[in-house]
Amino acid sequence: MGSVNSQGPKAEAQVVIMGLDSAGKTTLLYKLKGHQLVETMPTIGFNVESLKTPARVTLTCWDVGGQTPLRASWKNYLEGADILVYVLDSTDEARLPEAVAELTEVLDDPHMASIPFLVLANKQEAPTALPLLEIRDRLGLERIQDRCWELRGCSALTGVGLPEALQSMGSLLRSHNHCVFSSNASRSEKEDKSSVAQEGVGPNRQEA
Ligand SMILES: Nc1nc2c(ncn2[C@@H]2O[C@H](COP(=O)(O)OP(=O)(O)O)[C@@H](O)[C@H]2O)c(=O)[nH]1
Ligand SMILES: [Mg+2]
Repeated sequence: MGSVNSQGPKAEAQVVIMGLDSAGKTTLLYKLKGHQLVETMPTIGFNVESLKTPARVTLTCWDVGGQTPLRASWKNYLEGADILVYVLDSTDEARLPEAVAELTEVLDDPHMASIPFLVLANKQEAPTALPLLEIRDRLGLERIQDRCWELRGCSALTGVGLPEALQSMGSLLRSHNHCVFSSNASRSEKEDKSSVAQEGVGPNRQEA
């Protein structure tokens, strides 16, 4: 397995997609893959698909079932991961604390040390979706200083934000060892939700 870093162009990366059940992981994966919208069933085990970033890096994406009994097996997918994509249901405020706790546990896994991650705040087209900046604050993302991360809003249903998500995966992989963290990455609180929802919020990165 290869990863993408500044040492040289490697064309493959392993992407682990996690998040609570019903966050939209499987819908997202198939939409990214260019399939017609499919009616998803709760994922038992995993789905795997191969995607390409705009910079032609091949991403092998593992979409891991998120129901409570399946979460114990998440750690089996972490070894060898080059990036984590953590999908949130932006409309599920009630389970946000649970989603945060699960993310924290995944990031604390020894296999995930310094592995970059992308949080996708999904279902942003829904009127009840929490704004991106609130999600950032509730996740405590600004406090995470030991790795590169980005937060992006998207809708796996409409496809809005998905090309940008792919781009973010590519750039996080490239900048893996070259993060420059700062706390000034947040956008103005005055910006409207739709514009924020399509932009990433994350620490500055020094591109490799
Ligand atoms: N409104 C809305 N619903 C979505 C979106 N993405 C997924 N869903 C719905 O959320 C439910 C769970 O999706 P699924 O992909 O199975 O979630 P998973 O358990 O994380 O794999 C399904 O009914 C999807 O149609 C989205 O962007 N917006
Ligand atoms: Mg699923």
